[in-house]
Amino acid sequence: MGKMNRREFIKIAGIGAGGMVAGASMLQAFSPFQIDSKQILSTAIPGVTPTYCEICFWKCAGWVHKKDGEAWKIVGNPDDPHSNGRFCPRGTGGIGAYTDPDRLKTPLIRVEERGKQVFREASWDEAFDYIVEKMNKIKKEHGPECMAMFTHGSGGSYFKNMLRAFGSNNIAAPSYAQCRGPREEAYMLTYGETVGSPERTDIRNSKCLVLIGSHIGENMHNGQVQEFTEAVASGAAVITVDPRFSTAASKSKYWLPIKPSTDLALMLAWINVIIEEGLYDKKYVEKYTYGFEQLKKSVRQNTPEWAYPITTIKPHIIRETAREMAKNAPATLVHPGRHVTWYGDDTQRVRAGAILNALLGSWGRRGGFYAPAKAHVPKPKHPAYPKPKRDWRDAHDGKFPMASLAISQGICDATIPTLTRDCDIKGWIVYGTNLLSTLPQPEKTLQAIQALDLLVAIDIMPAEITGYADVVLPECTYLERYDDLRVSPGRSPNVALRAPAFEPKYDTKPAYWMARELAKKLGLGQYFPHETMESYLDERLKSIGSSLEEMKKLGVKHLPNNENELYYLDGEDFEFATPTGKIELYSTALAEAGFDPIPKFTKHEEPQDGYYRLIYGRAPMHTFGRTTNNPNLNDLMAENEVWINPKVAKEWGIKNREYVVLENQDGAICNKVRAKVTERIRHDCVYMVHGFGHTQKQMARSFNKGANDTDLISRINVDPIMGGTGMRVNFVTFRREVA
Ligand SMILES: Nc1nc2c(c(=O)[nH]1)N[C@H]1C(S)=C(S)[C@@H](COP(=O)(O)OP(=O)(O)OC[C@H]3O[C@@H](n4cnc5c(=O)[nH]c(N)nc54)[C@H](O)[C@@H]3O)O[C@H]1N2
Ligand SMILES: Nc1nc2c(c(=O)[nH]1)N[C@H]1C(S)=C(S)[C@@H](COP(=O)(O)OP(=O)(O)OC[C@H]3O[C@@H](n4cnc5c(=O)[nH]c(N)nc54)[C@H](O)[C@@H]3O)O[C@H]1N2
Ligand code: SF4
Ligand SMILES: [Mo]
Repeated sequence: MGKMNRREFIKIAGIGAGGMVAGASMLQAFSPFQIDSKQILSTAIPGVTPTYCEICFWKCAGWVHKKDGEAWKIVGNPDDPHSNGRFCPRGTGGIGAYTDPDRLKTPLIRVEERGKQVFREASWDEAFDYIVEKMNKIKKEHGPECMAMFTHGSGGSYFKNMLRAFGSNNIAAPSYAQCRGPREEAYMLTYGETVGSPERTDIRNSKCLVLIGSHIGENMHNGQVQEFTEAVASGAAVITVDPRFSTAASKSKYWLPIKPSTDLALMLAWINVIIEEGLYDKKYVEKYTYGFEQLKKSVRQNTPEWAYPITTIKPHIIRETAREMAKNAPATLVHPGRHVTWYGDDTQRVRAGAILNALLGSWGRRGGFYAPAKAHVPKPKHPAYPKPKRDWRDAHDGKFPMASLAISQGICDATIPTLTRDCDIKGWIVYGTNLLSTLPQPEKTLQAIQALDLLVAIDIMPAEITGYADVVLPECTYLERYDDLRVSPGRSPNVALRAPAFEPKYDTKPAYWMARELAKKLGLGQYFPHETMESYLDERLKSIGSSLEEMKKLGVKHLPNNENELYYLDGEDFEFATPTGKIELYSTALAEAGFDPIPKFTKHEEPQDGYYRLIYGRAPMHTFGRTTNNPNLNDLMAENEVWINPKVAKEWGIKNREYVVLENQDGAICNKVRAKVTERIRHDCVYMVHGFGHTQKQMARSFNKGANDTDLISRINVDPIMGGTGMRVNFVTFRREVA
């Protein structure tokens, strides 16, 4: 990493080495940032370039500093509401994405069968010609709809534009059906609006914060962690529901170590107490909500005594925590979560949380959810897209009626040939998502891949997915390219610019250039009227009275905010975008589609003797599998561990730090992984951080380090409402392995 050695890097990241070892102290270690934001006055300093971070999807804006032409450091932009001038350890280590010697370096074309990983280096022209020929053949023989795309990350938008122009809208993002899809649909059904990203949660002003699984502090979304730290410092009562003693649990007034998969029962019991004890916001409920009487009747049986044997949470704790929520309302926030695809009834579970928020009157109130503002920055026009004749839905006979985006598993299903369907998907474009680790049931993903006529992977690393591609297109990193403006919702409207701090290394190129060149060769050049990103951005920025030149100096620009009010005024009339115009405690749309209009608890399967439920989450210094090979971040955490309760470890004779192998109910096994024997997890589950266990030798640092939870996720429960894939339904046992 240029001229900076490891110690300097750690200092900049604001983490002492001690903080890395003890998970529970991460929050303290995280908050005292050692960067003085005043020292980073942007404009005048040569060698300073604005960017927004691509290491995770919080997209913090910051400044890239060079010294003697080399990468030096990245720091937060003080004007940026996502970072408030402070980057998280991963963002600070982001320079490692640029310096990583294992990066993809040239376009590659496969020369032997898929997965064997025999490629030849190719010129860009050759690579594009190969893709264009195959795409045209697919279009001619099967129709343009037989091309599909998976995307996660900034550059995906240009490929989406290309694919829509080509005539397909089979575009899926794992951030929907493997992440926050159920949450967005649940809030849409209840409030007629989604939660969005960054979340519209007013954590900063919250007096009582209820975290159901959300492991803030390990889940390191920057501004959110900062607000959480602020709320804790000003005495907010935190109620954390988690089978594991998370970092957030260590900051909480109440830790409820719930039996995994039973959260919906706990939430129904809370609703029961809040209604039966008359603790709800009566004025708010009467004015804004629909279906209170039905709700009251529906939860009558769901007493704390009913929930106790299901959840293992004692009735008096359920009552006490319900009263704590009501006492602080409306500044009580039942956090909607983010990765919520857990058990397949996820839309219903998240809806129970949405209903709690409505009873507490916290939607549209200070300390609850604010109404976000977003800058209006028109995009330059291009011709209308052709209308596809069919899409992934046609392969699903009317299932998942509330899915508002294509679901990744749906694309896989529609790719695997069946006798009953004549329009299998034949080609995939995969931008910035490592499908073999990201989608559950990796065997099925492989089966779909093997059926393809064309697989194009656009990545910066030789990630697992690239090993199966016909053509690999190496993108330059976010530090070497422009991307579209960041226009995200927040407390006030703002835009942020990403400009290149460095020339692209090797023979790598930005996604915009790739998508445009491909489009031109496909005869779709009119959809990319701007030859360069500079002219595109400048045109876009001029429409709001700014310019590329100005944004290069500012990095983040705040726009006037005249329409938006953060909170509802007392007694204000408001029409919600739901069928009844009210907050729907009773969902008329769900009723109409034949689903429970009010969430009901049904029991999930439990592990048999000798088996434990596999749960997973995040580590503060990594983002999924995308950072595990990053030289700076690999240094901080090279492999994951499996958390095991001491009682279980004793039964199996497993010692702390010893390597074990896990085997799931279907006989799937994972790479060897160190045991972390700890009281901080329940006895009926084991836990690991996602993103490890890479199988690609070309990623030298992360190859074969730790285990991949995905290898053990051979089973899913699909959410019938919107197609999310519940992934915490696998049970594992131990196989001992000598290190
Ligand atoms: N450092 C870092 N931060 C990240 C990311 C990252 O990769 N790295 N990724 C970002 C992304 S895309 C997302 S979606 C978010 C995800 O972050 P969250 O939305 O917080 O994800 P969860 O799956 O809710 O959190 C995992 C927690 O759920 C607990 N858990 C497991 N099973 C159950 C259960 O049955 N009930 C309850 N109550 N808890 C359970 C686990 O013990 C763990 O503490 O993180 C974001 N932030
Ligand atoms: N088993 C399991 N599965 C999960 C999760 C889990 O916790 N456990 N989490 C789920 C969640 S919440 C989410 S959001 C998804 C996330 O899933 P993904 O977004 O697929 O995350 P990664 O696995 O990090 O894959 C990102 C890929 O993008 C590449 N990449 C990084 N930067 C760039 C860039 O600038 N350009 C290009 N072209 N490529 C780039 C990386 O090298 C990597 O190959 O996974 C979901 N799947
Ligand atoms: S939270 Fe960290 S990794 Fe994510 S965008 Fe911000 S600085 Fe980057
Ligand atoms: Mo996610």
